Amino acid sequence: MKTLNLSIEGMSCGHCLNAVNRSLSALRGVAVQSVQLGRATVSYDPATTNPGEISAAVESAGYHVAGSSE
Ligand SMILES: [Cu+2]
Repeated sequence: MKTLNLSIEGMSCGHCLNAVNRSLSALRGVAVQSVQLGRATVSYDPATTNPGEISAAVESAGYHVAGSSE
């Protein structure tokens, strides 16, 4: 498993925390470590998914991924 830190714009409340958590948790090969306003950390299996797919899930939930680092 690898670790990915996401910097996320547009999160403002508990609803946003839940929405981001749900979008990440729904991905195969991803284990959510933490979600805070403006950032999330996940572990992922590089054989199953990748940072682009993980960022896309957050974007499709309505938030903007400003950056990511491993
Ligand atoms: Cu919100």
